[in-house]
Amino acid sequence: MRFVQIVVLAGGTGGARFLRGVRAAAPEAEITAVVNTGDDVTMHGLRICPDLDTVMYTLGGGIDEERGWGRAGESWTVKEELAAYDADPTWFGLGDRDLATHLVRTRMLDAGYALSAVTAALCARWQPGVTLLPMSDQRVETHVVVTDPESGRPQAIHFQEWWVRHRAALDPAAFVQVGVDAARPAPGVVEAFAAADAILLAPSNPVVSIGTVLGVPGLREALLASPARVAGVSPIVGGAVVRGMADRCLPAMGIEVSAEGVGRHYGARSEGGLLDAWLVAEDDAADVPGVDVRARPLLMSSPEATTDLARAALGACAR
Ligand code: FO1
Repeated sequence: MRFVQIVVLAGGTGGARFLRGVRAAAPEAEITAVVNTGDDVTMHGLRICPDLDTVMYTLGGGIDEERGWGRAGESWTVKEELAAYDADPTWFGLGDRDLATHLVRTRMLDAGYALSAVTAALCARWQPGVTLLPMSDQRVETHVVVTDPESGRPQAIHFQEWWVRHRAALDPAAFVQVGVDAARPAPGVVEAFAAADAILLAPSNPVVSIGTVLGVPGLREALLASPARVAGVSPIVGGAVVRGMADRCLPAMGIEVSAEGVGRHYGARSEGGLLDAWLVAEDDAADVPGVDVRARPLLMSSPEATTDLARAALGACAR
């Protein structure tokens, strides 16, 4: 089946790499990436959108492949100068090249442009080859409820502080999407679902990436109203995360750290859930009632493997 309109829900590194595979597997299709903005943060007066930037850099050829975020050929002079001033936060790495993106974005946001318009403007340079949409133009920030080591009382810290400063070592009691109630899908998101003939859930974090996107009021309903079949790719292989910190997030939501656990969490479309199909690694058994479970190699260890994975996910959407 040749797909014309593909929508992919994605977070950061894993989602960006998967999108590279979708673009290669369906070069003739119109691909729309609906990207998580819950990781977004304001630092040193600049608005930073890690997942949008990771997708934009990865598809635009500017990503640092080893780090999985930020720019290739990066330098850190400004970061060093900020540290010399003890300018907090010193734990978040802002590269010199990356800073230009945040400066342009912040200037445009301050001038009144919506995040979706800013993203389109930045993509004019990077030409990612897909339409990059934030999940919402309204600010939604993921904060993590942890127990404060000193006071022993619960406190909420920004996701970036939890993930980067504390390396997700503080047990998360809950994830809170600050601002989500006032958020709506960004322009083009609902339309993309309505026009889609395939919808893919990238192997991104089911809680703080895919979960945050689906938590935008009206977005989940638009996805479920789509005529397209929905195929997801498990971010858990052999009971462990391939990359990132989904294994630190899932237990907080009572979700088993397995392909089966995440598949059941997303649920079967026929029973009010999301999935028509669920791709799991070849050694992973997953019983997800009502869902077409397919075992495929999931490791995106090369461009060919990534393209094959994307092709398999699209194949699961074919009627
Ligand atoms: N991740 C880190 O582990 N350390 C960092 O210092 C860091 C800085 C950073 C700056 C810009 C950006 O777009 C991403 C950055 N990330 C960093 C990655 C970021 O925390 C993650 O990409 C997402 O938020 C999780 O998917």
